[in-house]
Amino acid sequence: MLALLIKTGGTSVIKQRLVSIGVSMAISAIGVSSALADSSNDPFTESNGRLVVEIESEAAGGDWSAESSIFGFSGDSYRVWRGQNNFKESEAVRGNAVTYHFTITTPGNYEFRWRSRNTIGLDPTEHNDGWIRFSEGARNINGEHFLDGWTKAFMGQVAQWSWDARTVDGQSRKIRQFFAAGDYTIDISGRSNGHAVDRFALFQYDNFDFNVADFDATPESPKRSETAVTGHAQNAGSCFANVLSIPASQSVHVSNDSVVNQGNSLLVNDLRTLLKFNYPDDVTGSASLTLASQQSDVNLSVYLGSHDNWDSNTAASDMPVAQTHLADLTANNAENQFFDLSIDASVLNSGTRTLLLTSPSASDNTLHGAGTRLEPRLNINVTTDYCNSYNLQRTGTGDPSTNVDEAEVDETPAENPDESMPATGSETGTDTNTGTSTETENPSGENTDTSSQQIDETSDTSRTSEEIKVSSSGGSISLISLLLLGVAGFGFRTREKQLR
Ligand SMILES: [Ca+2]
Repeated sequence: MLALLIKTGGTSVIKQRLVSIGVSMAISAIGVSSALADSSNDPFTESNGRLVVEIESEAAGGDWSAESSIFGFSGDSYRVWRGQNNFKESEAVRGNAVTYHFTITTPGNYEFRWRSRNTIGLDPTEHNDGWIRFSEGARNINGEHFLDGWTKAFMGQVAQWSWDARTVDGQSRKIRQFFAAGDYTIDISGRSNGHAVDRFALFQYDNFDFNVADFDATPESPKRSETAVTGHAQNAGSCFANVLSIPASQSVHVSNDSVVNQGNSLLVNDLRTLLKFNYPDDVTGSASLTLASQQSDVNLSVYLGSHDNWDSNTAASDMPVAQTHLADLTANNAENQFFDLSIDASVLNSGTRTLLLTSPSASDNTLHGAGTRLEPRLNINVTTDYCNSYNLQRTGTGDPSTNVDEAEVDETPAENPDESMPATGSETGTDTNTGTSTETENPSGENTDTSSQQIDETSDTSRTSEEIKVSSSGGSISLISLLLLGVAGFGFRTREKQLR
């Protein structure tokens, strides 16, 4: 049985998270880590009609540049295409395509979007697109734009991160495919120099509306080997459902004469383990420290550090020492489970943001470390207004001189004559949380959407779009489930400089 020692050094209380995962001994051999690894044998796995993947989770070569200088990205970095422009479809092969493997478990109609950004200038029609290509098995949907090989995905915002992803110049068609349960790949290739991509998503658009804050906060989908373990409810550094979830910016173990950086595993013994959190100055809500053990038994105490003026190069003798006692955690059968330790917010607001972990017993405790799906987090309760302001800051406000409505339509005929065409009609719709987009329809035009003239081109020609839609709704999840998912969601990697 799980044993919890509840000890209040004033206000600290230990409680087990309600959504704690079932402990599986088989899981112990699986590294619960988001470390870069080839997904070909361990694909990202869709759950409840949604798949989210950080672009940097797969290695990339050539002119793909992993960068982190622009504020507000998710995960460890974003990736910018720094190579030549590859505007023609025949040139997509020059874009150093990166292949992401994923598994669909919930069949249905999915929409593709990515969180991307123009990193050069303020022209909404330049440096704003890339190429994507789904593997065989993904199927077109009657009534939606038909995909056939490399597909240009563009957006039209500047000076901000955008979740928009459209195709076909002048029409701004959504990128949608039907996926049966099974394994697939998506290739992402560079098109416009200076276009940055942070993360991408596939979601069942019939089941819930797209919401920027939700998709910013949704944690990256687990690899197949990780699906038995429940990760954090929301993305690192995200603010969602009135919770700001901050990962440690630094974690070290301090012995009498050395300081050792901690990685995927966090050692806590009778010496000092230090976690530094970038606690915002303008937050006054209550907070909890969430920890997860890599071993069955855990026994540790949490203190406020005596100062914050340290990094991994600081001499052991100058490192913070234990100051105010905050909480204790004693448990067995604790492997891979989350524990929330309430922290007095007024203590954190005093300006000290270093938490010191130590164990009263001589035995070692090994916790899940930074960068893993079960990493230490400081979860702070905040107001809705705070979250809104925080998320706006992370997205960027865009260039006020740009008319976003017009910018939604890519206007690059000179650079890409293959895809430009006159539009003869238009319809305007509102896209949730992404502003108003303009879509044009030209069913009789050349090189336009052909969905009105074609039946499903897939091998299963007996399957109509209506049947596909029925099958997707048959696997639908309830609105309440989606709301719970939303509450569960998010994470931007918090970096020290980014929360200031
Ligand atoms: Ca990213």
